Amino acid sequence: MSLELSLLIGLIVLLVVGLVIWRRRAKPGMPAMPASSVESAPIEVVAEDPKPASFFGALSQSRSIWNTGIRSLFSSGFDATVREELESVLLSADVGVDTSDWILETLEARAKAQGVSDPEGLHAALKEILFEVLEPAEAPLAVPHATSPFVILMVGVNGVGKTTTIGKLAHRFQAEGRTVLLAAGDTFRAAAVEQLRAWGQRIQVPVISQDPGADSASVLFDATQSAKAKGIDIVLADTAGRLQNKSNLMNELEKIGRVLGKLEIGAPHEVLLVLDASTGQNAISQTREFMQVIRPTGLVMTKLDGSAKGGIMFSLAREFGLPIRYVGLGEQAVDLQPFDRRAFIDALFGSAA
Ligand SMILES: Nc1nc2c(ncn2[C@@H]2O[C@H](COP(=O)(O)OP(=O)(O)OP(=O)(O)O)[C@@H](O)[C@H]2O)c(=O)[nH]1
Ligand SMILES: [Mg+2]
Repeated sequence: MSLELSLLIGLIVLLVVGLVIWRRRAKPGMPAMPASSVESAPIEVVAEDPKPASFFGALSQSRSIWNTGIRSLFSSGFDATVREELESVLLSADVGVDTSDWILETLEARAKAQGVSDPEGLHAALKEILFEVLEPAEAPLAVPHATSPFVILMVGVNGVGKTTTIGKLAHRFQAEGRTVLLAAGDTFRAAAVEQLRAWGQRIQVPVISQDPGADSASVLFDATQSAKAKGIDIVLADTAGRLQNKSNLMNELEKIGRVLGKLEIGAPHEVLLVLDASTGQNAISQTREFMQVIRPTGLVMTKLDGSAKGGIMFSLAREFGLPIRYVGLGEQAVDLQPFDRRAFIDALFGSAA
């Protein structure tokens, strides 16, 4: 092939690619984007496993502690030795010292008051006490139609599942008929923006982003403004993972809250602190630190499917009384469920149908 011909073919390919990119960006009738932000529109649908993970399936590893392990303890009633053994089981399941003590004292008092000493009765009483401990955690997120856009900010330490949860939430809200926009507020790592864009393509929602290193608050501001202009119902805002002891990053969260509040009264309307179930009692110290900086309005507990314990849910509910809005039960878009304490207890104790 001659040089001229190769150059001509190269030129034609460049022209075609340029035209395709131009056509994707130019959207007639849409309000102009802020100059600094880029909107990546969804382009393709990727088929995925339509079967959502269930509480029962996801908690199969934890069942060996909670069901088999505890049930066998009560065969000789509830004396000091059984109490001690039960305490070590609760601690090994991540329930934490204070909450374990409270559960044991309540069980002892209730067994005495009601004259319960048979293994089945004690087991049932324990289940009921655990169910009661979870009461403050069961408060599903209801996104009001009157607040548009409703801004949900995801925060948490590195790798807990913030970005993945955003994808799952967007999928969920869409299935409920709400329109969603994703905001790439994790400007710390270039890969973070790509990860969010990949979710945007997978579930067909637009993503607003800026270059890596941009001011996170400014991305979220632009995204909220864009959602407002387009009448989009919900903005899901990603943030960079941050260690709770890094004060500069924690200060950035305060700024994000301030900047969003200026644009939209009450924004962010929901601050979801994402916690990883497999980090156990560490989740308690993370919650404590984040509460001092941004006041989460709810929690998301991810990776319950990868944890063999699950007891951290009881400690969190008792120590903070924050709603556990959702639980992550796997890596697919469908693997996110609102927290249902009856389903959770039944899955732990293996008594579901
Ligand atoms: N098994 C399981 N894996 C999960 C769940 N949620 C998230 N993951 C996985 O956890 C890993 C980290 O998830 P990300 O969403 O990237 O976490 P992140 O908090 O955004 O991380 P940073 O942005 O680095 O702070 C990914 O491999 C996810 O697929 C879950 O509920 N179950
Ligand atoms: Mg992330």
